[in-house]
Amino acid sequence: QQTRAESVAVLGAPFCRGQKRGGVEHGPKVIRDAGLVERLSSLDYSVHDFGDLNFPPVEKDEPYMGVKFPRTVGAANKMLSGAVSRAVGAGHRLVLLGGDHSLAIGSVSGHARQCPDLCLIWVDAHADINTPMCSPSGNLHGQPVAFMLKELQDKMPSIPGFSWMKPFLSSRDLVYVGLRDVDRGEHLILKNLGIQYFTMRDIDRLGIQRVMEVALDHLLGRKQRPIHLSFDIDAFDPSLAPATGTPVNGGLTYREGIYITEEIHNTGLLSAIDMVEVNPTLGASSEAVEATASLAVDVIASSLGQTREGAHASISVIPAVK
Ligand code: 6HN
Ligand code: MN
Ligand code: MN
Ligand code: MN
Repeated sequence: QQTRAESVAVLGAPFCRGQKRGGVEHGPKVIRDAGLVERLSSLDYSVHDFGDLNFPPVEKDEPYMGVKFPRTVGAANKMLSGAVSRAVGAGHRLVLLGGDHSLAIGSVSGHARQCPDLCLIWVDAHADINTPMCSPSGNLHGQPVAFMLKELQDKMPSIPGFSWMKPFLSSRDLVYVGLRDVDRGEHLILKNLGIQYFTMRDIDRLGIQRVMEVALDHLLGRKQRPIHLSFDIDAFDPSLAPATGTPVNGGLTYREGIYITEEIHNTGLLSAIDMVEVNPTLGASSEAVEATASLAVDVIASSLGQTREGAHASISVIPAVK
């Protein structure tokens, strides 16, 4: 293993309007406080912390076809898309700290502007692929994938705030891992478009090793290309990640989560990561919040090459007796 000369850009997106609970806008702060930059520096990256984006408030943002805060979410994602595109264009690996999962619209689209052939790995309890017409909640954090997919173009109304973006991703360039709470309309879309997905039941049956082998072969078997990892902390079991807005029982174990990211790192193709839905106001105690944030840091570090076996990149000789 040689020393890494690569750089990582860290970008905070303190944003919560894709859902109804306050507090998720404080995700970037608690993930940084859990030692993110130090951990990435210790992996020999040159870390560029670009700080937090400053999203201007939008006045009078009435719901549109049941969709809540459409202009606010649209404007934030437009700004984020530009920032991500610039960071990736400057040659950095990107780490986006959310914020809620509606931010993936800006993050993945900005990444795709630089890397049009990217593929997307969505690790989440939820599929986040509701269209405005089938969304049971109207919350945009349950809909980001629907905005991205070319195949859903004719099922998507024009939502105010989103005229800047066009769908850019094919359904075969997307894989889900960790699903266990999929709405009716979402299930129909997954089946209809033939999207590759692995539920928690699939992980129970096949094991995480086989799941990752099939998932990565599906995305990379024909062609090696950049990977965007969109990681919702609620993919983990709520016992490990309690500080999040839509927890669902029966989630990933720590070891399954880390195995997923180790395998993604081992492809050598990871280009951007979203870490979303860490909500420090929802932990029952400061320990619960710190555990969730520290788990987020472990996931990011593992995606970027921290190994469980250890590494000796910076030394080549066993220290002699002095
Ligand atoms: N997330 N499927 C539900 C909805 O409201 O559309 C929950 C979405 C959760 C979104 O966790 O990123
Ligand atoms: Mn607050
Ligand atoms: Mn989720
Ligand atoms: Mn999500």
